[in-house]
Amino acid sequence: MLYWLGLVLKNHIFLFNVLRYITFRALMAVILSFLITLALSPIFMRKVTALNRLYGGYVREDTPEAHSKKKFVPSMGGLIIILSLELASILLMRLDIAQTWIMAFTVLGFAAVGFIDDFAKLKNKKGISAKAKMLGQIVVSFISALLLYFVMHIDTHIYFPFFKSLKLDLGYFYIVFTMLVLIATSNAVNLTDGLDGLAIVPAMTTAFALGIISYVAGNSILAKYLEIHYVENAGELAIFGMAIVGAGLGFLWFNSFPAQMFMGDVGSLGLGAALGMLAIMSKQELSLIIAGGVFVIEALSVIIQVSVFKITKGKRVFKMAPIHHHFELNGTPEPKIVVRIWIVSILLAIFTIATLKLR
Ligand code: 57M
Repeated sequence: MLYWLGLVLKNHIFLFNVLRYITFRALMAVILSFLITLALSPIFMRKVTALNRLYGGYVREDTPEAHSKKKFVPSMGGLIIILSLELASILLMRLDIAQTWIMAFTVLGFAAVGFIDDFAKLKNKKGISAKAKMLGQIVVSFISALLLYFVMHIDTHIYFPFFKSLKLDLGYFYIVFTMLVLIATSNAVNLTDGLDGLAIVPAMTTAFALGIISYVAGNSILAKYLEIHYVENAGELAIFGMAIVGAGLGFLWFNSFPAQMFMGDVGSLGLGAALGMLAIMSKQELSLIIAGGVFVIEALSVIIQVSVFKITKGKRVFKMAPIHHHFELNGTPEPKIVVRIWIVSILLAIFTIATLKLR
């Protein structure tokens, strides 16, 4: 919205001229979404804590001892994150491109599935069934995939990091591929969100890396120079990526150890879908695997644990999955596990950006 203000007023008030630039609007997105999450969280925490006490709080059974005292920590803080992301994108992204609206729909759709589960958990301690949750994600991701394919006419090729000209056209299968990316990413973030601050920083570093790559992919000169696939309007996605960084910083203010608030499935599913969409719309789906490597490792630890447990009828590879609980049961303090995983996610983000040159 402010983009047009810049266009209209640029000849009258020079200051508004900067609103036309993606870099300026991206920096504004960090600041705006940070301030929204920082300002709204205290009142939100008070409201949800009262609700928590009314319903008796939530903590999974079979949980490491350290978690039982987290029973009354308010969850669903992801509502504030999603609100700040949507506000920042409506205010700072261009509204005349499909990317803005398809991103908004997808994030809201996955967040809604998460919210329904969170609210059900509050009341019946179990949440909605895994089948219902998966069905909701399939419906939302299917609609998003159809919008990408038939409205935005997305390029159905996938491009490979490190290779200049290697690409693979998926054709109609790209619709299924889009659904897989969205569902896998949102569930991987969901699984990772099991320690204070553990999911939000990798989400920020992944969003930052994908935001930088989106900016380059949307700039015909830079894309040509770096020989990456040019994607029209991808630069606007950098604004959304930076909004995730800002909202993440505001949320981390309260979610860092000892957490005063959890993001809930509304946050983890919504953020995961946002990261998936960032990668899809900038045609960097495979770079997401590198940048979001922490989420990949966490999800793989669960897949390995459950598969080996079933095949061997009881053997465990890890003391507990996801892998952050394995470290916890090994006696590593929670804050140390979290900061070490942050370090890995920062290094992965730097390496992902470096792949722009490594080709
Ligand atoms: C997401 N949710 C946390 C909070 C957060 C198949 C199986 C691996 C599934 C997995 C699972 O249930 N994952 C769901 C993890 C929960 O966090 C809530 O959920 C939201 C995110 N979805 O925002 O609202 C608990 O995590 C802790 N937490 C923090 N700080 C945070 O900032 O301490 C969360 C955020 C919170 C709080 O205690 O209550 C969760 O784990 O439920 N299951 C598991 O992860 C369980 N692993 C397991 O069962 N492993 C088995 C098999 C199935 C792989 C095994 O290893 O044999 C572990 N979950 C927990 N404790 N909490 C078991 C131990």
